[in-house]
Formats: sequence, C-alpha cells, structure tokens
Amino acid sequence: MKIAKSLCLALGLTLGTGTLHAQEITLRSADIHPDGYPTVEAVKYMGELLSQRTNGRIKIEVTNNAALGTEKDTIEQTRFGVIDMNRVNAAPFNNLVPQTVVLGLPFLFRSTEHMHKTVDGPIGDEVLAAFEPHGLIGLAFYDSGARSFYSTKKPIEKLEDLKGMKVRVQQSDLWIAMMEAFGANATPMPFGEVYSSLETGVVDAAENNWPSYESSRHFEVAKNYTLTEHSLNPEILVISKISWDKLSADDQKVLKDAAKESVAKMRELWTAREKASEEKVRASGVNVITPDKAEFSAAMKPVYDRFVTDPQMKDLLERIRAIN
Ligand code: GTR
Repeated sequence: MKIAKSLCLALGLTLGTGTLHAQEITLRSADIHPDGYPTVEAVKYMGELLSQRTNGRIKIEVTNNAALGTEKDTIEQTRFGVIDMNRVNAAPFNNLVPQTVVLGLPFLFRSTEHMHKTVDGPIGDEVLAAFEPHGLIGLAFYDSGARSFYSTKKPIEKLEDLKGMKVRVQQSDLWIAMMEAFGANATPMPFGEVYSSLETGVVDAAENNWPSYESSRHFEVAKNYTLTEHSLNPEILVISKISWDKLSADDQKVLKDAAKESVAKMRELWTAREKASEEKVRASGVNVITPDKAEFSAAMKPVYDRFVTDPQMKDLLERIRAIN
C-alpha cells in the first residue's frame, strides 16, 4: 500500500513535471496556394495528425496565398529558420539542391504511377536526403499533375508555334533551358506575377497543371491550353533544419510519419481537384488542344545533354527509366 502510494506520488510528480515543461510548438508552414488547394489541405491534415499524436503539443499553422513571400524567398527564410516548414514545387529548389533537377526533366515520367514509384522508393529518399546540407530536411513529395502550356493570343498547336513566344517559367535554370529548347523566350518570374503579366502582354504564355491554371484564374486571360504534359515535376515539403534540430528524436519521428501519411491524403485530394479544375476550365470555353507530343519531346535533347552530365545524375536518370 505504502509502496503503491509512493509510486503514485512519484508518477504524479513525474507527469506533473512533464506537463509543466512540455513545450507547445507551433510550426509555421508556407504555401503560395489558397485554402482548399490540395497542397494546403494536405499540410493541414498533417498538422491534425501531429496534434493528435502529441496531445496538442505540436501544431502546424499553414500560411497560404504567398502571404510569407514568393517560393524563392520563402525557401531562403526556411533555411534560416524564420519559417519552419514550406511546401514548394521542386523547380525553385533546382539551383540549391541539384538532385531535384532529375524529377523535373521533360517527358521523363511515363505516367503518374511511374512518378509515384520513383518518389516512393529509394530515389525519392535520396533526393529528400540531399536537402540536409542546405539547411532543410526533406519530408515528402506531393503530386503536381502534368504541366502544359497556355497562351493568350496564339494557340500552341505545334512546336513551331512556341518559336519566339515569351513564356513565363519558374525560377530555375532547368526550366529556363527547357523553354529555350522549345524555341521560346524564357521569362522567369514568381507565380504571383503571372496573371498580370499575361493580361498586360509581358508574357504570351505560361505553363502549369489543371488545378493551378484554374485556381490562379490564369485560364481567364490565357484561353488556349495545349496538353503537352511536358513535366510531372512533384511538389516537395520541407522543414527548416533549425526547427528540426529543436525537436526531440521522438517528435521528429512523429512529424516525419505524419508527413508521409499526408501523401496518401494529398493524392486523393489531387485526383479530385484535377478533375474538378479540368471541368471548370472546359466549361468556361477554353480552347483545349491535344498536340502531337513527339516533336515537343524530341526537342528536349539539349536539356538532357546539359543537365545530365555528372555520374550521379546519369545514374539517377538510368534508375528512374528502369522503374517499371
Ligand atoms: C504550381 C506549384 C507551385 C508553383 C507554381 C509555379 O503548380 O504548385 O508550387 O511552383 O506551379 O508555376 O510557380
């Protein structure tokens, strides 16, 4: 009895102390997309899992709509621990983490399934691990569908139509080179500037997946959508190494698991949104063109020649191609 009592006391004391010292953590996560967009909702879902599994001790607060800045800027802020987490497309990471380049290479993935098998396996793990020396911890890959061109005036029906067109691209050397290989004039700029640039003629075209084309309302100003589907470049979720290092090993595991589990949720949300966005865009009367992709793909050789040069890149590419 005495022993039990003292045990209880000891336990109570331990729990009490634990509660007193349990630090509540709110991780601030950036996204350029609005509420309801699958990337935003997937990170919120991850936050729910994290909160449940830590009894409300660790939370995620998603700051969306680019309120924390452009992707390029928020990557820097995340590296320096000003922002804890960030969901960004692979492209703006290209210049910082060269291993991410392979995922954006044009016409590389044969299907969404091929891309999933790549990022879900050892190659995905290698790419995520490559972030650490740059002050970031790679947590997960999210879907981003297929990117296709959209233009304001001249519809892009064949490769030749891109010649001399001013096309907005993401801020990445790979993407600039890709546009040049297509024969276009690459104009790198943040996503938030694309709508007005299309509207005022600063650019003639841009490229993106159905959900981004729709949610950004770019389809209202660029009414020709050409299904080149030239890249299946995924999204990447990262956490600042500074924020990561402040977590206990147990919390790091809970966080990583929650991130991995949010991937399935994201894929579900993505499939539904892709369909809904396509329906909305088509219903608005956009001119949807299905081109012969072969000539677009054939034009990409200089991109591979320039970016797949070192042995590590060659090896990554061969292994991705070998995935069935
Ligand atoms: C979207 C992607 C964003 C951003 C944007 C862009 O598909 O989700 O992270 O990369 O494209 O083109 O800038």
